[in-house]
Amino acid sequence: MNSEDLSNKNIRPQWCLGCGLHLLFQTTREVLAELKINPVIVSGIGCTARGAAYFNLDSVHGIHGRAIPLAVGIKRGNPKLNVIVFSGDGDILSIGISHLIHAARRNDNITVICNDNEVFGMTGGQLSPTTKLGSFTTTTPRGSTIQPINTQKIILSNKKYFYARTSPIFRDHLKKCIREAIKHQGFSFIEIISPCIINYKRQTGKGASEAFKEIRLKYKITNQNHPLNDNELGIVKK
Ligand SMILES: Cc1ncc(C[n+]2csc(CCOP(=O)(O)OP(=O)(O)O)c2C)c(N)n1
Repeated sequence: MNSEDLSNKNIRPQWCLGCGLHLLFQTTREVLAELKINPVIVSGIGCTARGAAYFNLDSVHGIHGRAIPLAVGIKRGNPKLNVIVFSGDGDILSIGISHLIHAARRNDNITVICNDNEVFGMTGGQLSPTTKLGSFTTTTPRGSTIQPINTQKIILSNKKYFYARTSPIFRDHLKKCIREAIKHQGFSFIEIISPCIINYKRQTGKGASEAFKEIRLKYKITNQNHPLNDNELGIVKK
């Protein structure tokens, strides 16, 4: 199937104009067409999780936080299947965090793509585990005073790991990370840096292009296989 055939034409994408999720799912379809694979897509709940329905593939839109155990069950039931999880930081790193820790520890052979917009997007922009110190959300109107979770450290605490950090604004790099993660034998995790543009506008009064311009200016892509600094994008694996 080509990337267009991999898109479910029966429903219209409902993400906000300028949201990185449009590019994330389009890029994934391009990679799947290139690799000639038809994975099962699994998700939890949230804006990101809606993505499961937009593929013309077998997919499961699960319940909040439980995308990873669903995916692991599918993989164990039929190890020949490629299984990809898409969900947000609120879903995977909050209510679903225990499943992430244990799937990574067991090195379950699935790919988890976490769209990190630093808020609970669908429910109105509340504080999430990745909200940065000082950031304004609808539940931290004076700025967050809580240290964000370090996802990279959780993944790298294992003997074997694959951790990638990328952003839709760096399309080629996004493509490379998705391709490498799918080809990786074992648990692979991609953190997608992609701001919730509604929350960004609420904070700054500025739009999607400014939000992504900030990402472009902040992050540098590295090809080194070492733990990524806060302003680096890359792939770290062992
Ligand atoms: C058990 C349960 N608790 C709460 C909710 C409400 N809820 C729906 S989406 C969501 C947030 C999802 O946030 P995130 O995973 O960051 O996804 P985003 O919408 O930002 O992509 C929550 C808490 C729910 N659906 N189920």
